[in-house]
Amino acid sequence: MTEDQKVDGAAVHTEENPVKELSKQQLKKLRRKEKEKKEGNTDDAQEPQQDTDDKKEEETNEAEADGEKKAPRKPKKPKKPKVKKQTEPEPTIPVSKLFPSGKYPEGEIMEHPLDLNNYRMTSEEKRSQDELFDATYQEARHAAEVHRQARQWFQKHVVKPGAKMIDLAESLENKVRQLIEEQPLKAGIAFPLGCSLNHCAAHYTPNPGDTTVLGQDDVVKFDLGTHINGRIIDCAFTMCFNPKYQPLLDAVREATNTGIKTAGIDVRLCDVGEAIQEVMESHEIELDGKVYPIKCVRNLNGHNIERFRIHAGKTVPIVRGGPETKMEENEFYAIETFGSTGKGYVQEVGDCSHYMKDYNKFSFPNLRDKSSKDLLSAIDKNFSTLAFARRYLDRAGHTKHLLTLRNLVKCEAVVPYPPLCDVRGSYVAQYEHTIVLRPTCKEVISRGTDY
Ligand SMILES: [Co+2]
Repeated sequence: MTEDQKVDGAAVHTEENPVKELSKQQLKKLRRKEKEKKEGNTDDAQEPQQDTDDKKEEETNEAEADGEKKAPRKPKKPKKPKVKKQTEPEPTIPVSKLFPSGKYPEGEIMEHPLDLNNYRMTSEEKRSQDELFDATYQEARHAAEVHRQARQWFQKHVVKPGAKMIDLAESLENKVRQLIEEQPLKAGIAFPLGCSLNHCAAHYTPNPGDTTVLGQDDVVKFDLGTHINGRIIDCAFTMCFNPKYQPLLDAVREATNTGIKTAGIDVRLCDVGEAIQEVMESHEIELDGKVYPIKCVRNLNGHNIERFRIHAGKTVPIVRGGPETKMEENEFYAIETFGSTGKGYVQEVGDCSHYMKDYNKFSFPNLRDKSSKDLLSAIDKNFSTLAFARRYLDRAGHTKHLLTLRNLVKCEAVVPYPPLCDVRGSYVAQYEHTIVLRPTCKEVISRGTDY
């Protein structure tokens, strides 16, 4: 797999190397032939042989055309490797096999807003800057293609009311693992699969032993992260089975698309938040005879993403009054919005399932006991600074981790992210895409035909 050679920022150079090496090889071959000719070496004798082979093949073809029969000959060289097609309805072929060239499908391309960006699409300079980052974009597009294929199959063929949440979660996670060819820190799931229900907006995934069943009247947010070499796609959608909730879902999808449209190089974060709020709050929903305004959840937001770093420091508000900080060239952003029929404000509630190492912390002098050290080294090996779920620790062979994990939290080696919920009885929906602000254009990498 070519990705193995493109691990680091040095990827920029690896694009060039094959070309240089090829021409070197060709040069060598040429020089050798020249030398051989001078020395009268008969190595050339093999070449006429090849020529006659070719001629024979031509003759055979002509003969066949004339209706004469001859023994079929195997083709000398296998043609270009056949591009595989994905299986249907369930995708089972790893996505890398579908794109053997290493060129993955581009997301939706949009122009950066603001007049000062008008030159970017056609600028030669911006185009060449764009090419420099191609290896990075390809990693993100690879992760996005896995995201699309896994989620579309999951939406259409897996999610059904009556199923246990834990079974649904594992089926989507395992599909990602298969399609992305999971390998710790190189390719896999980027954070716990969010499965938050109804008034819970985020950060719920079933813990081991959770028996929750998806109900006919539930509103469920699936927030799925995939990554290639730490390039994260953070992308979420909402599902309901009772059509009465559809206006809520539609409002939030429109608000997220507004955020995506507004984002761009040199755009102020506060302007994105204001545009989102305006659209979100132009909607309302009637549930069982009562009309509810749809509110933005004001203490949740989008964020920029860096390698192995899901929240890299900048937040994209979903209400007005946010920071005036500007978005910059080549930043990756998760643009996500949450709409609620409740207060539009979330608090930490219930059992924690999501955990992550602090990106900026490297040493933990308070950690003494062996079991804590062992668990931390397993976390380093499997997740590094990516978020993980308690179920993922089980899978990694650490089935009795709870007390040790709590100790890691106490020593501040690991940070807990408990479920975030609005008031009971309310409903929250979420839509999210990952975009990159390329020098030439804005690319909505995770865009699909579904949302
Ligand atoms: Co996100």
